[in-house]
Amino acid sequence: MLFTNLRIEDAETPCDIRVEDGVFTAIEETLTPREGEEVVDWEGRLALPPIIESHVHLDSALTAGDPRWNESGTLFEGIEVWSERKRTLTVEDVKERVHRAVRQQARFGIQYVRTHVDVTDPDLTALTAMLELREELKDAITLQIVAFPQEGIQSFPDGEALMRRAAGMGVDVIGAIPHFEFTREYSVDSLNFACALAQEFDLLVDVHCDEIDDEASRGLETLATRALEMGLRDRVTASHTTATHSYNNAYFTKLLRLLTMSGINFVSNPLVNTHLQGRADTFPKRRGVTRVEELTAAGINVSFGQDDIVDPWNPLGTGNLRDVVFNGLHVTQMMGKEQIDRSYRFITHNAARTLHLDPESYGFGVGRPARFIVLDAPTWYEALSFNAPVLASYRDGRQLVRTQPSTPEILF
Ligand code: 17E
Ligand code: FE2
Repeated sequence: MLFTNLRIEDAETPCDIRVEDGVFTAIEETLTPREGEEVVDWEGRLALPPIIESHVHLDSALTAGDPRWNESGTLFEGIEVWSERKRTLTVEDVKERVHRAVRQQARFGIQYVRTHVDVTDPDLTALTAMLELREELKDAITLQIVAFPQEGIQSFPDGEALMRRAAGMGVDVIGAIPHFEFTREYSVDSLNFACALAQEFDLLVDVHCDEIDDEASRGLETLATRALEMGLRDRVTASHTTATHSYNNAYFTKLLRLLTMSGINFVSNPLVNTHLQGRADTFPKRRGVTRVEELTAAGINVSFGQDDIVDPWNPLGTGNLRDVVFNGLHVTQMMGKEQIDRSYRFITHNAARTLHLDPESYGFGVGRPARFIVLDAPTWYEALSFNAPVLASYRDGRQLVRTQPSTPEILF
């Protein structure tokens, strides 16, 4: 099959792409169709590797308002509301909602998802469902599952045992939530435990780290030190890290050396954290987004995540990572033209590093799996500005999504 006239990642000159047996077999300026070969002419539109959701909570997706709304808009009321909803979970309930949520994500070109699954539940219901979904959905979406202790490891009954059970059931990633633990000591213990468990089971680590406006929340330095000293390095990710927004500059400058040495990844969820953070402030109100520009300038890998799709923490999340990048660039003030042009990397290449994907399995290259999307715009700048739809999403040569572009008529 031949796809012609695609602008690969903003390339000046459009290219032709041949796909055979689900693999890219040629990518050149001009390829001549073979006899009988199917040809699709994309007329100069933008092609990107599939979008990667590097941080979302699918177990709570599409539960907003059930059993009640989060009226304060705080992380902590969200945790309470979810804790109530969690008591009524069934495997069927989780699966039905996740099926709807991933179809929503697919519309926006997403083919890889790292989902945090709450394991502070003695029945591990959501985890049981998610492990089945990972298998059921694997031809359309790669699901990476994080064992996420929403109510703490040291501060929740049998927290360590639940994490260990989850590891044994086949999760991909070990989580933690140090800023939610009862004490600073528990927070350090929980990180030590999570890193040791990941090492024992040969898993990745992704911590909800310092998601609070408390400048004294210092889980990050412990996590980065463990990553460095245990050799876990880029297998470790620090998610949220909103407290860095409130760190004094002297401390952050010192910390940056360790962060760079450690090789860890960061995930920022700007859309959700601008909504959840700053809630104890009057005016001025902190934005509570991690220091994306400073981390990026230091050569540290940062990706962007949606975090929530219509749940107790964000009643409005759509699943569309374009919205996250759009908001993220505004709130981090990364609005230089080159910064805008490069921003698709937050939800593609940078996210691939966070997920620790095999670099040879992702992106355009002869011999790689033919996975890519086509947007209804010639460049990322235009796609982002005008919210261009994803017209097609291909996975191993198979089309997963087809969107008819709509043309509004302006009647004046
Ligand atoms: N749980 C948490 O601890 N933090 C979040 N941002 C979400 C769930 C969405
Ligand atoms: Fe999260």
